[in-house]
Amino acid sequence: MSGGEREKVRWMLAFAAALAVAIALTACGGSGAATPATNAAASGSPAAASAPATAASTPSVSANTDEALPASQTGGFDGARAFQDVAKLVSFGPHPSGSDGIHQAQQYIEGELKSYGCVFDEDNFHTPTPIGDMAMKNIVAKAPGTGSGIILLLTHYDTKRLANFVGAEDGGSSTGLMLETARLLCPLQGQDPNAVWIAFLDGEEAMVYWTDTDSVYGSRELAARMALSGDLKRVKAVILADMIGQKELKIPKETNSTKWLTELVWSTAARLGYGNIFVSRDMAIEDDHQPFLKRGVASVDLIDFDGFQAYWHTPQDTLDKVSARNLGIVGHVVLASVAELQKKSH
Ligand code: 1BN
Ligand code: ZN
Repeated sequence: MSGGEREKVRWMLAFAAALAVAIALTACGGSGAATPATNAAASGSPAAASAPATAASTPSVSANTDEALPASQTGGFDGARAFQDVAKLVSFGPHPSGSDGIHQAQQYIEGELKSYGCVFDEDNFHTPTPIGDMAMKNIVAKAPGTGSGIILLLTHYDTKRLANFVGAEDGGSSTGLMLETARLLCPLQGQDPNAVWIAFLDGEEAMVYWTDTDSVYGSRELAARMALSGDLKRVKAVILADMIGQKELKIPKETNSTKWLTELVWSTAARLGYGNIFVSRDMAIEDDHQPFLKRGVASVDLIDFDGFQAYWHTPQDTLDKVSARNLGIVGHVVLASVAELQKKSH
């Protein structure tokens, strides 16, 4: 099968799965926003420890709005700040690998990391692609731990190479989430057993059609570099976020992901009251976690491909598709899952 045919089959399978889910949801009358967690201190996240404790209460915004919940209800994670980061990334216009736009995105990410006091590495590399040799850059923020283990968080910040495509949801949402996560975790460096590394990856998107060689360039590079340096052996878990900000957010269990880690994240989400966003349906998606899985590293992909939004990979993937509320909720789950992983190492 040619690359083009494989891409078409991938689309058809994804569409059929999404259609089945939509029919099932309609039949069950399912939809609706998440039940928010009511006590940040109960989340057990490092950020929650420093966030002001709030009494269990009704959230101050209606469950139907896309406004962010107060950070005190989401473990210190500020969904409104994450949303502003997404807005900034979108303001750079299309930013596929190798473009002028991506240089602006890189400067913004690095400027933010500096302002949070994060130590970070710039991993510059060149790679052959179907449209020629391309310069790419991964940016890896590193908050050290007291021990040798690493918890690795991933997002991609490149946008799909399509005319007028700004990737608010696809590229923007998870990058806003990881910037806000870095803002909270960098100041806590040296307090927990495992280091937390947050990698902002280039080149997730295919230059032409998604194949094993035309996709996840940045992630393949990072996994290979970490294998060479010996750091890969130190990685306890990889948590990838991708397309996690949409308004009708439903994150299925991605079935290529490592089971115990998926269960850790989903049970954390359920404990925080987000069982209607972290749903129990299964879906297989190839993404930036694949190079780490192939090298035997426990990895989970948090991705909402379930809704198969009509705006995916179109110029309609704009800021109005992103919910600050859901960014806050997924951020809360990521922080609390990191805290659970840290507890396992005590
Ligand atoms: C995620 C965002 N992906 C691309 N942009 C990965 C993907 C590939 C998702 C094929 C569905 C099908
Ligand atoms: Zn994409």
